[in-house]
Amino acid sequence: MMTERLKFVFAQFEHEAEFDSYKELASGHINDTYLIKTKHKPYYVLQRINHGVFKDVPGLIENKMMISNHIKEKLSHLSPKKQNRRILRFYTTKTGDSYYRGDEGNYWNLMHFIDKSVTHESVSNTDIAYEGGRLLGQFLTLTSDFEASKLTEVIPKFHDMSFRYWEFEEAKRLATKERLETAKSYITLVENAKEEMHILQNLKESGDIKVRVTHNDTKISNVLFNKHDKGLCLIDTDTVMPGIVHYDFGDAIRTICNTAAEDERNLDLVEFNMEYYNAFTKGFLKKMKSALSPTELKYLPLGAKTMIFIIGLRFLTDYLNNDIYFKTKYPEHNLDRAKNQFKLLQSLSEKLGV
Ligand code: GN1
Ligand code: MG
Repeated sequence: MMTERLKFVFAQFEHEAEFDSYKELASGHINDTYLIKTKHKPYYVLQRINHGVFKDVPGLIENKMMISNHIKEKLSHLSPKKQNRRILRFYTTKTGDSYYRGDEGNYWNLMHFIDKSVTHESVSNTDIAYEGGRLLGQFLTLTSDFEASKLTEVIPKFHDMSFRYWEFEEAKRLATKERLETAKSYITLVENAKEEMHILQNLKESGDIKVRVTHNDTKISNVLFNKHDKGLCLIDTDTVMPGIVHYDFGDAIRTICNTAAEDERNLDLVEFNMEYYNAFTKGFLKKMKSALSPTELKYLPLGAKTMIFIIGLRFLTDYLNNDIYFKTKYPEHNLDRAKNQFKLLQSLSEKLGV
């Protein structure tokens, strides 16, 4: 029984709390995340990390902890109450480890739940978009003096375009006739975009764009707000790794500026929202502008285009692979997600002129 299992795992960690009930937080596609309600607050977030996807879970947890500790030092001037709401806090197990490993090989990680906080699956007004930008800018500023090379690359080549194209070619080679046929026009779209979609990677490799600490999963549902929609902090630091600013800027735009959910099937509802783009960018640049080089600044819009594309490409590849990576709810789910991202990309191109 799930309750018994979660209760047992929760009890392996170092705290005084008593398990009361749980609720699955089901918005992720990779890990399983549960809100653990206790008899007395605080509540906790217990996460089972997918070690099929993340090959080095201890490295991943070490990354999360190092980044949190770094932010904690930077925010040490804030009151303990404020720190509690702005910094993710992880628990060790009763045996002093940073994760619990169950008999069946699963890895578990526990953090505190920031009370009276909310997340948004999509954006409903410009204030939320602005706050999303401000918080991302803040995260990148706070971590800018952390030596990126100390971080484990939890998913090697995560946003590497050549690697994603290679995976796509492999998937095409092994895909069923049916899936190749249903995905045909999107396969052509991907093939035609290859050169443009490598521009940022080339600039990174030539050293024209610098490598820094990046979050790598900056969708709006990973931004935590208080009840009045003021931004608190970024959550889900599983994929914190060395990267370029465009990864995080673009990946955030991908969900913030989509007028529909990532898997909305009615593509007429999927549009790129310019108002949200402007609000997000304003919040982001408020924190980041002075830290960005002219080249970094110039390529932000292409960053948005490239990141929408790369996730579209990954959804399409997973569809061709018969859905082995992202959790899906029905057979065409990954293809629908890819179609959605490519529609968003088209709308962005028209509106931003990139
Ligand atoms: C995955 O599981 P979740 O929602 O945190 C994926 C991201 C994608 C996202 C698409 C490790 O994130 O890269 O942008 O789905 N994470 C991994 O919604 O692949
Ligand atoms: Mg994530």
